[in-house]
Amino acid sequence: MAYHNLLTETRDRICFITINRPKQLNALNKETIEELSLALGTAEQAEEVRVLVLTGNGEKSFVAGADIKEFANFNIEEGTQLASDGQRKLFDKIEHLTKPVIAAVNGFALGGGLELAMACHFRVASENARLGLPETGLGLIPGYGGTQRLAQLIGKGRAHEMIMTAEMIPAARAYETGLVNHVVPQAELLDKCAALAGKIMKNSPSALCSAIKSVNAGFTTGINGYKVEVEEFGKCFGTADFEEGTAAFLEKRKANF
Ligand code: CO8
Repeated sequence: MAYHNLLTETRDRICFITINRPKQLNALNKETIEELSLALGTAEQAEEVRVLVLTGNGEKSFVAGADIKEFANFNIEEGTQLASDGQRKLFDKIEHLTKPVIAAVNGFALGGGLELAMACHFRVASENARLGLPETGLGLIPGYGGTQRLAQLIGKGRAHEMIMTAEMIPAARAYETGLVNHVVPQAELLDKCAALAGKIMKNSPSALCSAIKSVNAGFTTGINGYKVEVEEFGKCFGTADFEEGTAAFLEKRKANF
């Protein structure tokens, strides 16, 4: 399928989704959010896809935020609707996707852009990346889950500081705080993500799905993560992947998932 604002390509069972508005530093307008939601759903359903990598086109920016030009004249209701639609259609969808999603942060990840990266299961940054939540400087707060996910990832005090100062941090500092898992030269970013995807793909897709559900459960109010873990653990025993994984171990061969 052809998109206006995205490029998609599946190589070696990895679906690369590239946000493609480089002149606007890949800012997230409504159409891009709709298309991302669609592309993620398509990749989730596609049997040949095992891992997704989300990135931005160009050498400068992953995503420089929600499209400020689009919401500059919004009122309270429109602002509320924008945040709630976006969270439901895209940000929550990524977090709960049944396949692993890696953010390849290739430059600016600001506001809604950092929120997008944080909704992914983990993040790899290029050395030139700069990350921040500048919303308070615009008279806003992060509205795509940033107040919650940043605090989960780097702790409440650090999240408060980043949100209150509205400053960008360099990739090296993002690594120190645990906001990104790896920092690599820009030219190596997608290869690094592909290598990580390769390691992930050696493992059982159904177990990966259960692991995503269980980890997320611990961060969902009103849900007991330990209980979900027990349920998901039990379910694994009914899967073909469990049969294959244990048989392979006993037969001293590599599992073929
Ligand atoms: N929205 C719209 N357009 C943008 C955005 C954006 N977030 N960021 C950059 N652009 C556009 C610029 O307007 C410019 O377009 P044009 O050439 O048509 O004027 C083009 O991209 C290039 O940008 P610059 O010329 O500014 O490039 P610089 O290298 O000088 O600066 C910066 C790069 C520092 C990244 C700068 O562009 C910047 O500060 N951008 C805005 C960053 C920002 O504030 N992001 C947060 C936005 S608010 C947000 O994300 C809210 C999320 C929660 C929303 C919940 C519901 C709405």
